Amino acid sequence: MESAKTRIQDSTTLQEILSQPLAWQESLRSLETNSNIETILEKASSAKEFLFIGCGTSFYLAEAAAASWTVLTGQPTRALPASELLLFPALSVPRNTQPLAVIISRSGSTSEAVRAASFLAREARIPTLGLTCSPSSPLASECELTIELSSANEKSTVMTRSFTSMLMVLQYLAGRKSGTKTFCDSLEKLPDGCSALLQSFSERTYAFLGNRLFDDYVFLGQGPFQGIAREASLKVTEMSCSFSQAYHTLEFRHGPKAIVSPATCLTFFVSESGAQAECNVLAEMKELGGVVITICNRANKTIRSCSDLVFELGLNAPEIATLAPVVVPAQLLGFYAGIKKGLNPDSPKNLSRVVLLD
Ligand code: F1P
Repeated sequence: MESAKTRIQDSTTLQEILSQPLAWQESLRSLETNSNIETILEKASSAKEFLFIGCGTSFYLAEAAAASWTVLTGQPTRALPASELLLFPALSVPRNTQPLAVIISRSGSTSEAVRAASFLAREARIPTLGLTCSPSSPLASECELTIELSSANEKSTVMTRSFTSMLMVLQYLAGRKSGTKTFCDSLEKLPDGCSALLQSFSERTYAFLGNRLFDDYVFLGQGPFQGIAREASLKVTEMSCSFSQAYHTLEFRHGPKAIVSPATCLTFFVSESGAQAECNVLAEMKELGGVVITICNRANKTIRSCSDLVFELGLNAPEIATLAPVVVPAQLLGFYAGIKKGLNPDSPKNLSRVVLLD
C-alpha cells in the first residue's frame, strides 16, 4: 500500500479541497458573462415560492441553498431529494402550488435528478432551472434554463468545491433577487478572506487526527447550518468509511447523546444567532467525555475552553455568507480520517461519481 505521505501528496481530492477559493472566484465571475442570469432573475421575480432538488451532496446543497433563499428573499423555499419528488409527487408539489424548481447536479446525469427535471417540466408544468458543473448535460436538456459552472467541477468522486461553488452561486442569485448588493459583495470577498486559512486548516486537521481513530462522528448544526452538518457527515462517511450522523444541535440531547464517549468526535457548527444555546450543548458533550471540534466564524470563551480543536474563520461577512467556507474543515476532516485509516479518498469504497439507474 502507498504511504500516507504519498496518498496525500498525490491526492486529487485534497488539491480540489484546497483550490476552493479560486473555484469560488471563477464561479462568481462566470455569472457576470452568463447571458442566462437576467432571464433567470426575471423568472425568479415572478415566483412566489421555490423548490430546490438534488441527490446526495447535491441534496444537502439544496438544503443549505433553500435556507439561504428563505432568509435572503423572505420567500418560502424548500429542499427535497429527487427521489421524493419521483415517488411522492403530490406530497412534494401540492397541486395548489406553483414553485420555481431548481434541480442541482454536479454531473447533470444523475438519473433521479434528470427524471425529476423531466417530470416537473413535462408533467407538472413547473418552471425549471438546472445547476450543474458539466457541459451539455441530460439535465440541461430537460430544464428551461441551466447554469453550468465548469470551473467548479472535480475529477474526484467526492464533491467538495462543486458543493461550495454551486451553493455560493445560488446564494448570489438570492442576493441579486432581493437586491441586497452588500450580501453579493460579501460573497465576492470570501476567496480572499479564506485562501490564507485553508493551508493552516489542512495542517491542523492532519496533526489533530494524529493517531486518533474514532468509533463514530457526529455533526451538529441549527438553522441554515443543518444542511451543512449533513453534508459534513456525508463527507466523513464517503472518504473514511466511518459511521457518522448529523442532528440539529439541541436535538442531540434528546436521546442520541447516549453514544457519547472518548471515541466519539463531535463537530459543532456554531452559528451567531444560536451561539449561546449551541454552546451549552457543546459544554455538556465535553463533560460527557466526547472529543469536540468547533467550526465558527468567531469563537467565544466556552468554545475556546471546551473544544479540542477550533476552526475560527474570522470573516467580516453576514452569517449566511459563511455557509460555504465552514464546510471546508469538515471536508479536510473526512479526507485525513480516510488517510489515517489507510484508505484513499480519491477512490472511495463502493462509490461511483454518478448514480445511473436502469
Ligand atoms: C450526486 C452524488 C454525489 C455523491 C456521488 C454520487 O451527484 O450522489 O453527491 O458524492 O458522487 O453522486 P450529482 O447529481 O451532483 O452529480
